[in-house]
Amino acid sequence: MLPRRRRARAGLPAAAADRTLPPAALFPQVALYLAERRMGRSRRAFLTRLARAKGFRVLDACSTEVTHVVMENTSAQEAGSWWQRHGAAPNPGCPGPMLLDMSWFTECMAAGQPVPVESRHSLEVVAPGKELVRPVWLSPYACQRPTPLKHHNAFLSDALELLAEAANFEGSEGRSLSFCRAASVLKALPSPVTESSQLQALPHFGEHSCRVIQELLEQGMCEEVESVRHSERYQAMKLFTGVFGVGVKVAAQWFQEGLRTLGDLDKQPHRLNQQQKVGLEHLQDLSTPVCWPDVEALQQLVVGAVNQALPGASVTLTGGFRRGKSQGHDVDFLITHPQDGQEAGLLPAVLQFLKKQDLLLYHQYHRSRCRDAAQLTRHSHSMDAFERSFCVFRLPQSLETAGEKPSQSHPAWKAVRVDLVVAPASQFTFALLGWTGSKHFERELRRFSWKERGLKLNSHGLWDPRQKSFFLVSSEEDVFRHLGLEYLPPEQRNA
Ligand code: DCP
Ligand code: MG
Repeated sequence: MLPRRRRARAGLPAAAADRTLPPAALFPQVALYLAERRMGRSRRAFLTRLARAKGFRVLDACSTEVTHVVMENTSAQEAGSWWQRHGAAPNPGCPGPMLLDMSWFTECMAAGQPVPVESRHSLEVVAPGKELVRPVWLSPYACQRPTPLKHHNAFLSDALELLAEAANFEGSEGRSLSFCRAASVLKALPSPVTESSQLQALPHFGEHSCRVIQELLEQGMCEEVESVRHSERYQAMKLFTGVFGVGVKVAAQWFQEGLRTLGDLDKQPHRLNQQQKVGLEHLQDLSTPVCWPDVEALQQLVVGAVNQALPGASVTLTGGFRRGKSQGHDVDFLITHPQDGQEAGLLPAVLQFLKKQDLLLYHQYHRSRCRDAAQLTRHSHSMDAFERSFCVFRLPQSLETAGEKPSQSHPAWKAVRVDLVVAPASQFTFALLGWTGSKHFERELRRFSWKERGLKLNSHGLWDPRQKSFFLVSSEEDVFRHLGLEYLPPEQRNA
């Protein structure tokens, strides 16, 4: 945080920079009840104040509204009999609240939000040999939930993501988003879903997503998912949108005009723009996942070109690889220079240098559209306005044995998609955050900023429309802090 005088010089009103969050009920789906037994009245009162100050709802009576009962120094047996005597009978069809140990409450207070319930927190008697199957509570926004790359419900989330993709192919953005949100919730769960009753307390699980999961759990497959997967429309749309430069609208148009296969596209080259022609020509390479050795080789090439064009400029790997993915559809690099303004117009020189070395098969250059971060943040579009280039690199491949000749199985080079983005140093943190993804994480972070905090966030800045000011930050942690969110490192943003 800048000292008050420097903040004033930076044009930031003190209120914007000093903002701490109002203690409202931030987690409306959670209603706590702290059992006084073994806790004592004064400690209970203290913990109630603490939780309320952190935005938790704490109820004074153990009513049917309660979702989590917290108990101290209590065994599962004792908790069960306490509940029989004091608990409100749950509404029909509702599982009733979870009986939890104080450790869960303490972790929530430390995290500043409800943490997922794990079996070690639970005070319920489990029959020997049976897993504890309870609904788990999760925060509604993906940016409030750590989401690792490898999770426990890939089989289920893949099915919902296929339905999301198919809805997107139909232009049904809302439906697509609903499936995306439900899939993303599954990715954040601490354990596999084994019974559909576990979905009850989860956010974003509407009737449709629940039905799909129930079918998958009971029958091992879902008829709707399989019928979409094998439909002529889904297959053609998947094929067309897999070509670099072909978006959903163009693919849908082609489908409507009767095109179905890549052969159909080959026969009608007049339909394709230059980018799509390159996409089709190098389809095999471009649809082979990019791996780490390629990423490292590309980084060296890009760093070399950038240093040559502007000494002192830096290159940062973003996108899926920054989140820990081992493979990706492209490689995303963010370029900046410590001195604001020095980076302007850097990309043409970088591209020129790469071209001279015969390392570029294609590039589409976009000039920076505007340099005023405040204006760009106020009129937030999801697409940023940075100087950028969507490239296809001609990446030389090392031949394993010295003297080996290039052949069909060992080609001398391969085509790889690379995105180069240039941001001024003053916007670098926001650009890094915005380009690290995942796409769903970014969408949720922007939605959270606006809906919960009234702030506009994009890859250029964080804007407060009431104070008419934007926030100065020096790290991603600062952005999370300004938003009142627990910091999530890139590898936990795989929402
Ligand atoms: N991004 C975004 N909105 C866009 C384009 C990009 O939020 N319209 C962000 C989120 C993405 C990141 O940029 O995670 C990089 O975009 P990619 O399409 O390259 O996605 P990933 O790198 O996450 O995955 P992969 O390249 O492996 O498919
Ligand atoms: Mg990427």
